[in-house]
Amino acid sequence: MQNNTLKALIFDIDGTLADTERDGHRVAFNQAFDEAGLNWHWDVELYGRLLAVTGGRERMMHYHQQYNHGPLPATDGAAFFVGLHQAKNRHYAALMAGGQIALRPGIRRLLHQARHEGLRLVIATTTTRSNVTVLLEHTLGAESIDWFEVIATADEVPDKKPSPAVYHYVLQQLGLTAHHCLALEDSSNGLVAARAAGLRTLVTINDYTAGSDFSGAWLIVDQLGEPGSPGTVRGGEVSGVAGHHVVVDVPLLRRLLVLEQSR
Ligand code: XBP
Ligand code: MG
Repeated sequence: MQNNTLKALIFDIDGTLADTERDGHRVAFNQAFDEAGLNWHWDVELYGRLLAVTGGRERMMHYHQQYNHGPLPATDGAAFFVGLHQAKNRHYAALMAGGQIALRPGIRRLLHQARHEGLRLVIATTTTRSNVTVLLEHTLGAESIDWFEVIATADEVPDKKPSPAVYHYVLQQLGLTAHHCLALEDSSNGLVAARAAGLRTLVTINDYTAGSDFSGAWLIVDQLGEPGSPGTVRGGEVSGVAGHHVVVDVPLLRRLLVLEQSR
């Protein structure tokens, strides 16, 4: 791959663009449980375990099956969980509108630079579409929705990560092969999905995913970093840079691609 053939960056949302899980989705789930009269509460530690199940509705159903078998306040369980999930996303939108969640370090900078350099931008996520738009609106501004050529969510691709379906979908929409793209993920489920679609994957770990298995990741960093406040390389297949302090920007990504080719 030539260094100038990086054509698209494909961003995950939850945990990658922002730490939405602990202070966004988790809080909204608990608000929805209270509202529905359920005595369920997901603390920070429990939510970390529940994150193994992707999809908010699937996560709640898993919890009900595995942790809390109490009767539901409805006879139609499937419909109940659909409604509970909608309520959760309503609370999530209110939290975003209240400015509860900030972008992770370096995200704004990298998006601006990638646009300036003519890279195509894409979102590939397992969350609901409304959650993506409300996050973008209240962090980068409503106009940022148009920065992304493809926004693929659970609404377009119901088959959730670790299935590669969402990545196959965005590659097909872009008309690009995987080797012209880089996926940015925070979780093992996300990495497995991206790798199964043949994508190089940069992992930005967070508190929930730090202990996960990231075998096969192209580069693992604790954060993208900012000038004066860099991230640290934790590993990845681009060997020789582990432990380095880096600000992940487009020139660095291109340099690492050249390094990869020279091996
Ligand atoms: C995100 C998810 C989602 C969110 C909640 O995974 O698994 O389920 O936790 O959003 P990823 P919904 O970051 O890998 O895309 O409630 O809309 O599912
Ligand atoms: Mg994620």
